[in-house]
Amino acid sequence: DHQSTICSTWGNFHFKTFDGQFFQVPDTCNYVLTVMCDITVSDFNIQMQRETVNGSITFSTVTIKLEGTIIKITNGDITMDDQIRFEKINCICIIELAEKYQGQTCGLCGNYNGNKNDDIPESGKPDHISVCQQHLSSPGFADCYRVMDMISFEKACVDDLCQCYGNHDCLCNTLTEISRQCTHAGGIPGTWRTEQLCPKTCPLNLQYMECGSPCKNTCSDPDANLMCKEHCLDGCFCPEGTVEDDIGLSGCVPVNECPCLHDGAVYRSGESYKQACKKCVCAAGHWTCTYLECPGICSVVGGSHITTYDGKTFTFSGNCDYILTKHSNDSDIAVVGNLAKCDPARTDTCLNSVTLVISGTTVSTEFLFLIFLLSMIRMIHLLSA
Ligand SMILES: [Ca+2]
Repeated sequence: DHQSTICSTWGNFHFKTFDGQFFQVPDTCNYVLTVMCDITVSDFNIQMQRETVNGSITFSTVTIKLEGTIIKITNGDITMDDQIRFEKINCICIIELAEKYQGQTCGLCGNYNGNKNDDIPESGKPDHISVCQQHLSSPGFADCYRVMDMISFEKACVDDLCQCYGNHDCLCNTLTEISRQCTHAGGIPGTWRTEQLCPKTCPLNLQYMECGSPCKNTCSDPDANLMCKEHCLDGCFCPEGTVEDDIGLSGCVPVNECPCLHDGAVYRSGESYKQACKKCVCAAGHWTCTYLECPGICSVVGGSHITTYDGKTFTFSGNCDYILTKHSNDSDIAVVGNLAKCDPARTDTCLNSVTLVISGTTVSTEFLFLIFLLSMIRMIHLLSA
């Protein structure tokens, strides 16, 4: 039953799909009649363009791409293997496809799934000029008329729509490109997308903008765009008054709600952590620390690795008695350490002895011994820590 599985186009812009739907597309754009929807593996791609000659409508060009070979037909009939047959007789163009392509075709000939009701071309609006004018007159493009010759872009839009009939992405690509060109020319396109027209979604609470600063304000750098001289870009941005949370990765937040990072953990603004000698509160992305009273510890480890009360570490290989600490320059109490080679044959140094020196005061040996004992316990404790 050939009648039910052929696609045809004839006369005054008439079309019949594989599934038997009839419609008219009254213009002279180049159209894809049929192609496999997955264009990358399509065995064929048949396109057609009409023209008006002396008031009568005729085919201008029929283009057939078949497994890499392109055949253009301006007159006559042609048949190509058993899979695809094409006839062009008296302005009737007939395409017959093998059943194995059922449900896999796109183009004006429809999807070849046996249901004629889903064969109306998606954007069955022949008047591309008014479609383009309508979209480009959106307030989102208003500033573009100031910086560009928008009449040329209207024409380009119409050409684009002609090239890709039935493909809604095409219009979006065209409008997106015009919006970018506008930006490049120094214009500031506003929002022209809607939920119906080329919608864009952004992660979290970011918003899509046609013209946002490429220097994004973030919690780490909340004033990044102040010095920015780059052209604006389209993409996902944080709304005015917020910055991108690049620390907690939570989307857009007001600067004063920026979180802080400590030891790999994220703290919300207002949260705090406490360490031995300080307490830090997260405030607008920064730690504000108050230092608490706490004992200072100085240590000598392994005879050469010294850590000061304030946490500075350094390596010191000496060969003498050294004052490890004393209260002040005129203090008469000091702790002296003897650093020397561990062994004449080795280069590393050992802490051979620690002496508590107290001048002008008599200290019993027992007491001195006790102090020594305490320091040794302290040192053993530090060494094992
Ligand atoms: Ca169908």
